[in-house]
Amino acid sequence: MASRLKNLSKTEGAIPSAKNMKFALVYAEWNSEVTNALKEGAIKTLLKYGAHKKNIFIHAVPGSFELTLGGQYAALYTKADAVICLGCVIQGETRHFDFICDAVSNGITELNIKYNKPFVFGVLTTQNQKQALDRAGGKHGNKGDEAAVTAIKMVHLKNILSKKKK
Ligand code: RBF
Repeated sequence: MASRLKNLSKTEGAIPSAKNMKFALVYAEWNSEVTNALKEGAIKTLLKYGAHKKNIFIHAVPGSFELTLGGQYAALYTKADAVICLGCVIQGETRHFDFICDAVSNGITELNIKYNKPFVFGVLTTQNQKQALDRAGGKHGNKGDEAAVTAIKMVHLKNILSKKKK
């Protein structure tokens, strides 16, 4: 469903308990009004589903381009079961938008496979700041909420499938 029709804070399917899960949250400082709102949404949602505050490791990176390496550091140097990457890339007059979006989406995809661990793509890619704010706690909900629920569901999936194998 196109995000203009979807409220990003509305969840579908059962949401498992996050009580015993650990999360790293890596967010970009570029477009900080938006990314702070994404971060707050993600934290609130993790806590809502039972995560403990001490099990949420929060780190900033300069921009969305740095989310890939920041995410890798979080996987290597924290005990996170999942890494939530939050950023906001707004279309400008140069081709930076395309380069950054391509780099971060490919980078995060690779991290999922490399570490066999969920790295969630919580990056808004919009034409302007209003569209971003609409998706960071505005009329279309909060992508931070969606990213947090995705992390919980993917950790749960890994937990149940890896236990079955044993
Ligand atoms: N980072 C973002 O997270 N969002 C942006 O919208 C964004 N736009 C940028 C536009 C230009 C022209 C440049 C040079 C950088 C931009 N960045 C943006 C920063 C980028 O992700 C990265 O931090 C820097 O390029 C340093 O590697």
